[in-house]
Amino acid sequence: SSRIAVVPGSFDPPTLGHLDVIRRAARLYDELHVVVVHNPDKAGMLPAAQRVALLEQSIREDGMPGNVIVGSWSVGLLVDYAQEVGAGVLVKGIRSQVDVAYETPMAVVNRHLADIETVFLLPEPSHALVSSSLVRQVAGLGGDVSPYVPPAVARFLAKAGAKDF
Ligand code: COD
Repeated sequence: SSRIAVVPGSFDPPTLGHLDVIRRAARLYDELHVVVVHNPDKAGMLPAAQRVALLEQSIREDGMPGNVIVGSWSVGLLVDYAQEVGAGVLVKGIRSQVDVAYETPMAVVNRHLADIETVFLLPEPSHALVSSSLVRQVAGLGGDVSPYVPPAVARFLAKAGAKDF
């Protein structure tokens, strides 16, 4: 049977750290579903459809293989989405002890709920300090975020301008 995994995230916006995890996970699985998990009651910086579009563009421009599919999910448990696409694994990036503490209970619950395993990838050191919240803050204050995000995201944020965030 084919190995299918899900990379979930808020991706608000996608960063080079996200892209590194996606690129490396795509080499480990036959099919990789990158899913924008969003709370319909919380606006966030970018609408979910914009995050999906920026992920698709970034993945294409990065030259990743065709086994990466982008989707979005706003209702119910993440494991329901995983089961819907036939995935038995969630892949997450672990930057620090803070991420370990946040992810550990979710990994246990997701295994109990649906027998879905969580695989953790350690980040590329040069991207380990990058987060979407850092990018939102720098972009909101009018700074250059191009060292932290894929070119498609940098172009979008530069065009949108700080006034919008
Ligand atoms: N380097 C490596 N990895 C990184 C980097 C980086 N620089 N930046 C982020 N990551 C990783 C994160 O650790 C995470 O694994 C992933 O990339 C996405 O990051 P974010 O910030 O976009 O997304 P988060 O952390 O807000 O995650 C949101 C989720 C929706 C994935 C999470 O809350 C979740 O799994 N929710 C499940 C909801 C559910 O079903 N709950 C019930 C059972 S627990």
